[in-house]
Amino acid sequence: FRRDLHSVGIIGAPFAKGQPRDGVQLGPDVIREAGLVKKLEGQGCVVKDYGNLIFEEVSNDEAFRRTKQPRAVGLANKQVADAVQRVKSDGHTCVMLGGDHSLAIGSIHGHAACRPKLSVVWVDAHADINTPLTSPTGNIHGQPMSYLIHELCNKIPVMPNFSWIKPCIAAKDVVYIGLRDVDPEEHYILKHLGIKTFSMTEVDRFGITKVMEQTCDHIFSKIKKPIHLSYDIDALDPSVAPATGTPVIGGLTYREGIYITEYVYQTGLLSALDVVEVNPKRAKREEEVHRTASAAVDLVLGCFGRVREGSHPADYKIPEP
Ligand code: B3U
Ligand code: MN
Ligand code: MN
Repeated sequence: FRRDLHSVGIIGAPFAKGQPRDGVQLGPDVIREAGLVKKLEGQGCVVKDYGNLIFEEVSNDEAFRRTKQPRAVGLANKQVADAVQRVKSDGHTCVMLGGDHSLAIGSIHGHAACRPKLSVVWVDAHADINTPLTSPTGNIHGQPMSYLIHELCNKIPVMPNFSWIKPCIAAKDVVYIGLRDVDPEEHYILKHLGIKTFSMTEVDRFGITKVMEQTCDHIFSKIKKPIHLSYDIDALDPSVAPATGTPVIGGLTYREGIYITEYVYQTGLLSALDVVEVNPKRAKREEEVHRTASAAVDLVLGCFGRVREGSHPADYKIPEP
């Protein structure tokens, strides 16, 4: 192949307690069943599948004020953080398959432990930056960014099983793409911290090419930091990815969604990827599960060099009769 070999380490995180809907814990398996590993190998990647993490039941996990299941979320994320650290120290680009988006706490935390200067590209219909005190729902999958950003650390209460979490990202190193369902408190936080955001309005205004150019201008303005791409499948339009817990009309097209991954690949700086919120139990028909899982697989493939024009081995020769 004309591309370098990529080594990919996959972690499955079958976890659903950052939100109330059953089924998102099946995400890692439906994404694998859509052929993820074979397809990555088929495009020249060396893949190590670390399998699924096993999360223990947490008893007496009462809400902390309004925040639901804090102990289970805190504990699961510690396991994710340790697993991501291991995959990174084994030398792979890490792919964390969720599970709900609360898992980005552990994924980014573990990644930052190995790569202290990270940038985060967060592709999502939602900003997931509520603090436990602003959250309208108490669901931690709507909060992960608030625990990770330095500038918010004095807004976060002490919560059970969260004491290991230390903020590890600066607001200036975060870019959002695809936003279209942002709470007023989150909107204030984004503006107040000056976080770079490309809502669907900017995707419409500039087109996805300029959005990606500006994203990279922003995150590489000083030095070229490794990228953590946290991809919520609900960033894609529900017509492309219907099997998810909180679909929002007016999302990224399949082509825009894939273009983001191709562009990130081209930077050569992708260091870890999350693909989260695939929930097969939210599908109306089995076909919707396949449509969503195959979109998820195509996003991962785009992150590891799949090009839509096609490709061929460097030594290929047309057979002669
Ligand atoms: N912003 C709301 C809703 C939400 C966030 N993420 C999803 N939904 N998927 C919240 O709960 O914080
Ligand atoms: Mn999300
Ligand atoms: Mn979302």
